[in-house]
Amino acid sequence: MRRSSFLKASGGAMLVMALPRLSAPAAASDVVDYTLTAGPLRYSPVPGLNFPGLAFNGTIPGPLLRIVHGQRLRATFINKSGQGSTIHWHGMILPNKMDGADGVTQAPVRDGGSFVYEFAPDPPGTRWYHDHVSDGLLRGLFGMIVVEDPRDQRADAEFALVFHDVPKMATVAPAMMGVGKAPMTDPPGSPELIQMAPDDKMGDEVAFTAHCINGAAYPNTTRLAVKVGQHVRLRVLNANPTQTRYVRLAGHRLIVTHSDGNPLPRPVEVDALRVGVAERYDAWFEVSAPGSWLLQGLSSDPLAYEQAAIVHTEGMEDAPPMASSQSLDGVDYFTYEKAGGTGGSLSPLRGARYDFTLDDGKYGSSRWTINGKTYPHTPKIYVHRNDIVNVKFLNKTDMDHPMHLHGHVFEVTEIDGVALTSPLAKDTSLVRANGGTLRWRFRADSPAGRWLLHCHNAIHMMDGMMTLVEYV
Ligand SMILES: [Cu+2]
Repeated sequence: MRRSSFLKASGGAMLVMALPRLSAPAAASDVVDYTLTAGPLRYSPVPGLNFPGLAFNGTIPGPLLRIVHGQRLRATFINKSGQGSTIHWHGMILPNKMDGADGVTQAPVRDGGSFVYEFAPDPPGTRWYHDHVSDGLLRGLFGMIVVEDPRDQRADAEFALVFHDVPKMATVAPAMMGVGKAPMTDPPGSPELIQMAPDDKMGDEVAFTAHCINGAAYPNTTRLAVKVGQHVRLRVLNANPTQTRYVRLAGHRLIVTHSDGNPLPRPVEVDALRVGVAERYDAWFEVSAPGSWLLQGLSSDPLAYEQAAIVHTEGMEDAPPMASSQSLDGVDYFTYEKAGGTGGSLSPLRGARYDFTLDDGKYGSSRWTINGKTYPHTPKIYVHRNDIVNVKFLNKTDMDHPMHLHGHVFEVTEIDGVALTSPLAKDTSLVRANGGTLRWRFRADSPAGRWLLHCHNAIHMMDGMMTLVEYV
């Protein structure tokens, strides 16, 4: 048995019961106060870079917020960013007016204004918060919020890691007009590179000038100190506005337990994570020997070595770290199929059914469409309380789309026509390019209101690939 099979061997349930609680359940009356002030930040994570960033509390990413499931969050948002802004609480089921969707659940908070977001964060897990107006997300208004689950297995050490990238702002406006073209920077062997025809009309839409983990680029990233024998939990967020990230820790297999903060049907052991835009993964590893290893985002970008941090045991701080190849060839990376399993089949479809075709406009236009329309003319999903809703996406474009639903956790039930054995609970899921399909189902049991459903690629969202789930 591999040493790293500590989570895999028995599945989730027994382990959870056998292990001590992280902390006592919070009383419902507990309120945790945070203040998040958005403002301009001249951001220089690497020498020579002087990026016109926006930051919560003066840092990119914003502060890590922690709360115990059952506590209430009261987040006072003070907007000094110079432009309208809101905070969206990504992955939370919460009162509709707290969702921070500009123009849908609230008007943007004007520059100089403030707004108090108050709710009991639910469900528990690795979630995040970010601006939901114009370019705030691209410029730095994002951060992680951990809603601690008292039922979780206790980690000996835990690291919250926000993978984020600094865009060349000069490439954003052309991308929004449909004429941007930046080089593809996905790692060799990745489906992103394989699915692009050599004569494809677009590469990546936005170019990036720095690749960071928690606000810094290697070698200035914070070192992660661990001890031999520890079981270490990583909470990984991909805050890149347009690109999927592959994340690998040299010399270790990773045991993935949560996707978008939600427990997987069973832990999955892989070499690397595949983290779509806005997705989160909780992954564990065991430190079995002294050493120093790089935790890396993989990419074919020559600057990619920057997106790395050293994980080391005591006394190994200055040892040259073991690194991984930037290629995905032969690398066993996370997929929804591995997590949900195939070969069984889920119960037959019931409830309402929606078919959404994702498409793009002609080169030189800026249309990213659902059933041929751009928001707000896209077809809406109207629900009554407790309806079961099935959504099938068909992706006719040459890029994956990370489709995100606000205010709900949905289940991925089928990928490219193959039913999963166990549904995957998520809030954001990649729909494969070039004819890929994905099915979701969800129950309409969230607070009533209007909830956005959109592609989380910031360019596609701004250019129309968005609709609403509306309670009637
Ligand atoms: Cu998209």
